[in-house]
Amino acid sequence: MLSRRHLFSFAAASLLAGAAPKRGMIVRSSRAEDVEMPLEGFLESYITPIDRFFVRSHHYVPAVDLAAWRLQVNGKVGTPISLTMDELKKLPRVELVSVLECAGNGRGLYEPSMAGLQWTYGSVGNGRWAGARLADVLKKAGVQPGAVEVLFDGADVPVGKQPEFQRGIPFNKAMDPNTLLAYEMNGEALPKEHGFPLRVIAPGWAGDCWVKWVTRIEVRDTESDGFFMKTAYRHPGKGVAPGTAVDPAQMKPVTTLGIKSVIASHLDGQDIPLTATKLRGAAWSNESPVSIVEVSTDSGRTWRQARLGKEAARFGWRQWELDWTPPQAAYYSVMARAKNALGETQPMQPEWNPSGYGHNVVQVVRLNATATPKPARAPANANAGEVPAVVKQTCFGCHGVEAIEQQRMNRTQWEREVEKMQRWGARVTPENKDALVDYLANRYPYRPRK
Ligand code: HEC
Ligand SMILES: Nc1nc2c(c(=O)[nH]1)N[C@H]1C(S)=C(S)[C@@H](COP(=O)(O)O)O[C@H]1N2
Ligand SMILES: [Mo]
Repeated sequence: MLSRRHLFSFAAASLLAGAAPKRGMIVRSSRAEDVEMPLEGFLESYITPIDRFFVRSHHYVPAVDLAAWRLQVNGKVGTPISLTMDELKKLPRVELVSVLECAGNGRGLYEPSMAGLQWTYGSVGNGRWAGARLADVLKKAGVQPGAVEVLFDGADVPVGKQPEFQRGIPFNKAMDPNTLLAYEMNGEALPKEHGFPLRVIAPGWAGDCWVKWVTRIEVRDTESDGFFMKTAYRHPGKGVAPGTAVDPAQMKPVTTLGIKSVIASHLDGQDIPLTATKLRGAAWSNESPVSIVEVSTDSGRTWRQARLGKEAARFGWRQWELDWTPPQAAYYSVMARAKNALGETQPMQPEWNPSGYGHNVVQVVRLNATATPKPARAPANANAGEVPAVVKQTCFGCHGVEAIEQQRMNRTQWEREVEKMQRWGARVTPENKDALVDYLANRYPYRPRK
């Protein structure tokens, strides 16, 4: 059954649906909205326009009335405070460019696959953000000694019985002068789907701590243990043998981004003519900026430095390009590898981890140079087909079929997923459970991506 607060937030989400139309995005989920930027988005402009900026929302977009909206600051502070937007805007306004990337970007590229949105390259964007320093807001409330974490809560409410989305960052990161509470994105008021009226900007850190629709900030002297801190967004800190389970005690919260580059000008497997071509893409890093991007057109044997775009910012991405003429008709493996100012670079082998975070293996694009190239075709979004009534009735209450059809899982994984949905409120009965799992495992089985 859908709870009343769930029905309310769904109604609010529908009212807002007309907000800002996105352009040509890959839909990973239509409600809650999760949309990915297609590859060409990396090349269009240095700043990712709002209509091309990916969206990742665990819950539906909340309706926020700015007149009634307040930012609460409490916990280990001298005086708990409550600020209006006007009061917040009286603090010094800081503007910066930063990449925002979902920790799960590239999850869909891991083998073997795991449950979760099957993002490929585009759950990332380069935004221009403006707002107040989080440190200035915390200073207003006066922080007590012993603070270790700052936890953020947004106005969004969970779907079904899923736990609330709350994420915290270590106190040091919270006090960093580049950590902001932003009310503007790309020179406009923060759009609804990106957190209107206020969100966290944590440059160099994964998107999960960029909490949207912020209404409450809690200064803590212990690490919080909510679902999204203790269970989700955890990583073993290194790659593990693909497909293996990791003891939860070994898992740590996701923090900084990895260094990464994307080849956006060409599609894997496409034909190219024997004439000059431009290899193009974008590269980004964590708190240390990208220093060089190297490109190999011979499977990693030799590397050449790409030309970096003029526009740069400490936390922004760098667009890059390299002119190349295939020396002869052949099959080429083209790769791009970024390095940052600390000398960190990307791995040549994927660093598999149970939830598929931090995908930053060197990308390989196979190009067939030929005198008679056939036009490139974007990968089809496989789908459609009649869905049995039991699935429609049990599974489409909280989200659409897109959340389901992109998964690539074996029967055991599907069974676990159905049990998770049951805990989150899906009405799976002992009688229909097997039929559901059978259908899902047959219809959306484990399969390699290509
Ligand atoms: C009571 C609400 C509810 C129902 C009913 C429901 N789900 Fe979900 N489902 C969720 C929530 C909440 C999420 C996660 C949303 C997020 O975090 O983005 C989710 C996400 C998913 C995902 C994406 C991967 C993941 O784990 O995040 C899959 C696959 C999925 N559901 C399958 C199903 C199937 C199959 C059914 C029917 C047996 C079902 N769901 C019914 C609430 C529900
Ligand atoms: N309140 C709230 N904040 C949130 C989320 C959410 O579901 N609820 N999703 C987080 C995740 S996982 C990511 S990757 C970013 C995505 O930001 P965007 O939708 O503006 O691109 O928002 C983060 N902030
Ligand atoms: Mo994310």
